[in-house]
Amino acid sequence: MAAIKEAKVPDIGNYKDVPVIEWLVAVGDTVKPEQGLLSLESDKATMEVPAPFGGVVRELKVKVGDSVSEGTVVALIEDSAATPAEAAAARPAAAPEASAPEPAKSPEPVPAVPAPAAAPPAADLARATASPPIAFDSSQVMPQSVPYASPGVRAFARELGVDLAQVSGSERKGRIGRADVSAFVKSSLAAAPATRSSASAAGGGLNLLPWPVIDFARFGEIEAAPLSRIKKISGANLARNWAMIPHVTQHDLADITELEAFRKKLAEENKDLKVTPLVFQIKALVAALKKFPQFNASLDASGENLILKKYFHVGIAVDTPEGLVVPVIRDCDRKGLLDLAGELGTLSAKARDRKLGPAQMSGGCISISSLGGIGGTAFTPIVNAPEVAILGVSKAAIQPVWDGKEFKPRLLLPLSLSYDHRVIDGADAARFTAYLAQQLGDIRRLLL
Ligand code: CAO
Repeated sequence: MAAIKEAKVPDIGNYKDVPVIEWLVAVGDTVKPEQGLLSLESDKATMEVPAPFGGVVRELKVKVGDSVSEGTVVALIEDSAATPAEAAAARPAAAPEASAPEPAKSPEPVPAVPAPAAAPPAADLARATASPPIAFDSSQVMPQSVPYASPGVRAFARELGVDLAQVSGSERKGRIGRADVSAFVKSSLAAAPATRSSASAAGGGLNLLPWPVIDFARFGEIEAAPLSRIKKISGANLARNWAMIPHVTQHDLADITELEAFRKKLAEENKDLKVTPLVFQIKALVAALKKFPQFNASLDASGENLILKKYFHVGIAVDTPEGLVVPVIRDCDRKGLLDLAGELGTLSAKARDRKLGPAQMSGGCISISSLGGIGGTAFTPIVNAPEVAILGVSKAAIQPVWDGKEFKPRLLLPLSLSYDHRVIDGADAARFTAYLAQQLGDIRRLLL
């Protein structure tokens, strides 16, 4: 027997009143457990509230523009997998007024709970109980405080490039209105000349020129294509990271001739998996993080302390039609090459189907951006803050290597390690990258 149950906003940390920007389902839709129901958007990130169980959406309890917090009921879903007992228990909770008897007006007896239908199959029960609410890792996806403003005002601020965290709200409970954004822009413009001249005199500030406004149609035929949501969000993050982190990229080459022979053999023996060079790079990276703990670290919000991590979660940049996303493989130190290959396959498929939840994209210690399947000899990846380094990998190619007597054809893998120079010195980056190359070059070490 189906039961109507409440779908609530899961744990999003201490954040409250996060605006709903989009419903992803409609009344009557059938949803699967973990499927996104609606999107919430703070000023820096978008996240989806997942369905805590599967069923048919019966009612939407909030609308676009409403603000929600942990525990807010967002929808009523008819859970077809619920047990008869759950169905009976859930009914009055879902609609107390409708089912409560009103003796004065209605002499009829309270409708009896319908006789339970045949017990659902054990597999269904297992599925129903094995779909716990999905925990948001809000510390990773939400800013420290969420400015209070409607989606319209957020869009307005975005258009003008205004960081809402810097605007004070004059409306009720400090809510930021359109007028507050306009006033902020006016005061910034008024202050700009003075700030610019004093900043340039002092050598501080970015002193950026305004973005060029050009009517491209004057030069030929054009078409405007809006950026995807992922591109807008990742673009804002990349721009901040590029501007705020002093980047340096250390390039090196790893001789993977033996590794590649072994990988091919492993791939041949495990045709159900895709065993690419990437899983070996993950293992080598873990070994290097263990030897150089300052790379497995983040600056705290004050910028004065380094948080050293004792876990080894590696983010992998995945190219999707909507843009770049970085799912995280957790506990890579405890996983074998084949486990990593399986997980990488699952996560990249999810990324391309837009099925990744915030929890699967948070908590990374370091990232890998592999363009090796495409080409190139080197590039400068952008550090994925608050991580302090990112490994870029280009296409391996056979090159002549001098062994002291003659040139030998060897398969060399280009490594490009970008790092945050505030945290990591150049010498350490060179040591880290050389160690990484050494690990990849000697497969026996990698398997230790
Ligand atoms: N050198 C030579 N060949 C390589 C290689 C390398 N460094 N890395 C992978 N390959 C080979 C693989 O072995 C595979 O060969 P087969 O088809 O013969 O099996 C082929 O290239 C394709 O690999 P892949 O890209 O499908 O798989 P992967 O595990 O290497 O990478 C993933 C998976 C998800 C990281 C990748 O598909 C992807 O999305 N890469 C793009 C990352 C990106 O966009 N970064 C952004 C940079 S900054 O914006």
